Amino acid sequence: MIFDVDGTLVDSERDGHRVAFNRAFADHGLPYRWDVEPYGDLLETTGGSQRLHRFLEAEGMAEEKRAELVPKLHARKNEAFLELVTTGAVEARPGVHQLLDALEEAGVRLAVATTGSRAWVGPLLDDLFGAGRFSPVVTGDDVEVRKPDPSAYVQTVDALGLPAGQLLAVEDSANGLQAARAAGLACVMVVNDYTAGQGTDGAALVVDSFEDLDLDTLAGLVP
Ligand code: XBP
Ligand code: MG
Repeated sequence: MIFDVDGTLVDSERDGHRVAFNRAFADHGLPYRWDVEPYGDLLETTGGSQRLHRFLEAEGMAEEKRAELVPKLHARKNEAFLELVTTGAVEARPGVHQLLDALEEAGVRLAVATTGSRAWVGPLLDDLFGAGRFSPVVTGDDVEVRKPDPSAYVQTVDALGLPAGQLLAVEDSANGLQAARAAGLACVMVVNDYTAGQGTDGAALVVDSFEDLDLDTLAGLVP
């Protein structure tokens, strides 16, 4: 099974990345603040750097200025996000730990395909789920193009060395679903508050919580 991270394994956006972006703005003396509701629209752009570029461009910031500022803001955001992870502000979604334990017991291999940055993905996974739990872990830094492009999933499938028909992706968002489907994978969606209204066409199953999933149901989705 190949898991997305943000919004899927962990509730990381509202109380994690969003708060960390705001810390980065404040630390750079910038007047911007991303509130809970508008951040949902910003999430349509995957990747923190890409999100910053889109937002600052809409604010009228010139490309040259953005090219200089965005890497600094993004690095600060990632640091602040890791601080939030270590203080417990980012948690696994309910039912995730139980499902991962059951999958492991059944001999299912666990992998990650995310758009997030390597700087925080590894430490977060180690901290919340135990070191080495997922293999491979393909991050946004490992691919040229982020989701909804299928590159992260294609790379993960290659590294697993298994036919796509034996694999199942788990996603929270329409962008993630599109990426998984374009890589030829069946995909379960476990939606959250930010993604509940998004398109689910082509999903093998859509649920609100990992507590609604069990091994028999998941096994039935792998052709
Ligand atoms: C998640 C994202 C990420 C995070 C921030 O998309 O879009 O950008 O918001 O992480 P998905 P970075 O869940 O589809 O992988 O700032 O490290 O990019
Ligand atoms: Mg996601």
